[in-house]
Amino acid sequence: MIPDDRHRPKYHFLPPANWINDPNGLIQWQGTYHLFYQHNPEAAQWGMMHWGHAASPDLVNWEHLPIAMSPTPGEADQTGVWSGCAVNWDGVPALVYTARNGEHESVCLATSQDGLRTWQKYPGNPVISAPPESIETLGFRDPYVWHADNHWWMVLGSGANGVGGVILLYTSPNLTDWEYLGPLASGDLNQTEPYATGEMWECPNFFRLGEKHVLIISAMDIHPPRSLYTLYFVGDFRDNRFIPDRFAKLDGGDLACYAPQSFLDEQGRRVLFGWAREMRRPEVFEAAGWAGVLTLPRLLDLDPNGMLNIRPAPEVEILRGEETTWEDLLVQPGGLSMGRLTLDQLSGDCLEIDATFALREQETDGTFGLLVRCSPDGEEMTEIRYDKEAQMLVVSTLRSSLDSAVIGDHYELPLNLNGQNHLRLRVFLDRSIIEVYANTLAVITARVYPKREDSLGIALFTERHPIRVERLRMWKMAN
Ligand code: DQQ
Repeated sequence: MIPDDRHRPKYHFLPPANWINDPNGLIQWQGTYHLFYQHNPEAAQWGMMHWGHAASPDLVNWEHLPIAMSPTPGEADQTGVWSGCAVNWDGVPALVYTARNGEHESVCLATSQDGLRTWQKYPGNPVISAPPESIETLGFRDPYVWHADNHWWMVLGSGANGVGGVILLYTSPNLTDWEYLGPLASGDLNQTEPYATGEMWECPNFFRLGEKHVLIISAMDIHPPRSLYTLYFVGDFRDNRFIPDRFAKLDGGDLACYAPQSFLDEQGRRVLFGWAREMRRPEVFEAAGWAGVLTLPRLLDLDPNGMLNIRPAPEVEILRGEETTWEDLLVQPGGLSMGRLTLDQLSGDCLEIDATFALREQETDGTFGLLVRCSPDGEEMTEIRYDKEAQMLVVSTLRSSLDSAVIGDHYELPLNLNGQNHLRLRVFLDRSIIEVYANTLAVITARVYPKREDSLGIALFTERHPIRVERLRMWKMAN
């Protein structure tokens, strides 16, 4: 691994080396949080999948533990231990996972008798050996299991060839014998508004939140251009069917927050982690010796408008170090270079920034926001802005790096601030990962790899109208 790689995040979770993708098996067991993850321990590239493992008292400080599961030659998972979840099986910790054997996918179990350290695969594996015959399925994977009404329930990610994504619903009296109940929900390949929903749905999460049910899926297009992004649906669960009444993107960063998994912790909080993949060319991250990072833990609640409320878990504040605060700053307009307010002490690449902008109802046009990771001459910069007319939160990494091996992009997510008089942006910079939370109503995760070592500056900017920043707080974040 490249020593002291200045793009390797310092306070987000990632394995000691090599490849990570989906978070798996999230559970809090007797007070301790456990995080498993898709891991290739051999290289910084996707490959033969294992389950990596880490434990934490607080969702923030993680201790790396030995690999929990590896493929077993000659068994159902001989070519990969793919994604799945963790449950409390009558007092025994159990993992429910996707077993890969060539292209074939089935559902398997493993249990631990020593407090989640070592795992034994269930002798009766696989517990579901093949998809239902009634659907011509594309994929059959990523079991997500919960216990309710004296039964076990499972949703699985799939797609119906030529139709769109499908989530399959199963039930079991005992976790080992499963009955297929039909599709819980389906997508439509012809749908385009507000978003297309893809050909196949991976990594479903299905849970009750307040009075509603939420389905989170990772939408995948198998055919080029192979887009990947995460959607959530809010609706009702009736007669074994989910009837959504609204849906939106879970994170505007698309690939940078894929395959998320959520779980209910012992405080009853719905906690979610996503996988942020690299946006450098493969030969570059393979040479770096590490690839992928998880987002910060996020808490999900239902907003009064029926959409998800997403915010970083308060435990993240443990990481806050030296603080600098500015009150009542007035930024004058003039575009990205002219209308900038650069603050001397405001610079760095491992920071939390919390900025509250005052909104004026009569001004419905113009944009404003923050520039981060700026070189002194503005040659490199990452833009975080709110576009008032389009009512869009935007993160642009198109000018983040002069390095041609870096893939820049423009991310946007609808954010309607009508009737609100503030925009609060909480921005987490951690070297190559950036997370932007806007009024807890929109989140964009992005990856940046500035080439210049002096691309550490931060500035406020506005176009068209002056903007008042009521308060700007910044913390240096600990490792
Ligand atoms: N990653 C896993 C699959 C899942 C996909 C394989 C999503 O189980 O569908 O590494 O990123």
